[in-house]
Amino acid sequence: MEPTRTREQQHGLADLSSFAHELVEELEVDSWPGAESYREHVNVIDTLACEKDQLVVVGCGNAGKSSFCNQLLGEKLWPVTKCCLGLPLCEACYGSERFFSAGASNTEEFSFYAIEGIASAPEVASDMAGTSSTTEGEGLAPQQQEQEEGPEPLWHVQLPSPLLEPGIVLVDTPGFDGKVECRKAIENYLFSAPRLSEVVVVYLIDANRGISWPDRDFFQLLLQPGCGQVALQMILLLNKCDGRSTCNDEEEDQRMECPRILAEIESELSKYSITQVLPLSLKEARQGVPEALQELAVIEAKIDGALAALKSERIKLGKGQLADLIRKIGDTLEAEHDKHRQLLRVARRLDEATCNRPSWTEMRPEGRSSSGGPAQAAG
Ligand SMILES: Nc1nc2c(ncn2[C@@H]2O[C@H](COP(=O)(O)OP(=O)(O)O)[C@@H](O)[C@H]2O)c(=O)[nH]1
Ligand SMILES: [Mg+2]
Repeated sequence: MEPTRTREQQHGLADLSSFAHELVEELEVDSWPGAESYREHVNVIDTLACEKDQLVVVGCGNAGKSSFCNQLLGEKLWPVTKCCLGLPLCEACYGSERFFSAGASNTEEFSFYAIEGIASAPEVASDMAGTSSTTEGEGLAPQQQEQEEGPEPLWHVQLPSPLLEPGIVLVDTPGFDGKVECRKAIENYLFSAPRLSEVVVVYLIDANRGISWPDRDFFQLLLQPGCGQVALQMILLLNKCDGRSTCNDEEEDQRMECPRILAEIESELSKYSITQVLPLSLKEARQGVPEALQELAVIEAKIDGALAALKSERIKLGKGQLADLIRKIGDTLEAEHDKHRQLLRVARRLDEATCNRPSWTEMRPEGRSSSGGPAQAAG
């Protein structure tokens, strides 16, 4: 997926930041009294331009979250299996070089570590880099990662993907119906306060399974005060709208059933203020089925739009900061200009006073009777 709008907006944010820098450097604002207050605006603009937007994929285990992330990235990054793996939160963000690390979500530093029984992290990284093929049900998956006390575990990958380039972090999550700790980790990740306005949630429901209690629990969470923003930006998908159930051998035509399931889910979810559920079949999209590709294109455009809405908000804030900075600089320059005008007025008065002043010879008492000097010479 190539997020066209988001990329343009990211360039817009970068332009705002370089304009603010040029402005303060050109005017040498750093040498002005109270320079920090101007710099503060520039720093806020820089932060707005650097901050990342999270695209977080949530749903029950086996709904197709990792498959969806891989589809968006255009490569098989995260493991896809029929059984639930109990992986930690998996972040992918932009980096010109591929890099894998594992660590805690709330620390800056990530350290490589060995994933027991599978591979050391650098090997995993090279596997992710595509040097070995990862087929379904094998590869990167540790059997069951031991949860330690303390910060949530997190896998983090950097890769040169067009989707991630405009400051997007794509987050694959463990099943929301899984272990309590997994569920808590997702909640913490999503609902930690400063992130709320920077998150787009894509929620996947498995069409074979329909809506289940963990799904309802998640939507219920969004009704909490302060979560409205996430709810607004949520994109709900009904995956596996294709022929075969992966859970049993019944070969019912799921695609025929889809409109009915969609209508049922939409009517139930209206109480959570969710109005739209989009059909998807990653399997058929991979097979190149035109209808599935069309549905996927609609979803990708929707994701681009939702991310663009976050960026627009940031551009608005950045423009506001720039306007404040320009106003502040203008006020200072105007004050300087006033001082300068005052100085000119004083100088003019001084000038006039100097011109009208009698010459020094006239000012001297004896000069009045003198017959020589500048006054006489002039006369
Ligand atoms: N039939 C069908 N199977 C799918 C589809 N998307 C994913 N799957 C399968 O569902 C299983 C779980 O997928 P995965 O992405 O690992 O799910 P996750 O646990 O939500 O990350 C795998 O066997 C996938 O091949 C789909 O659109 N249709
Ligand atoms: Mg998964």
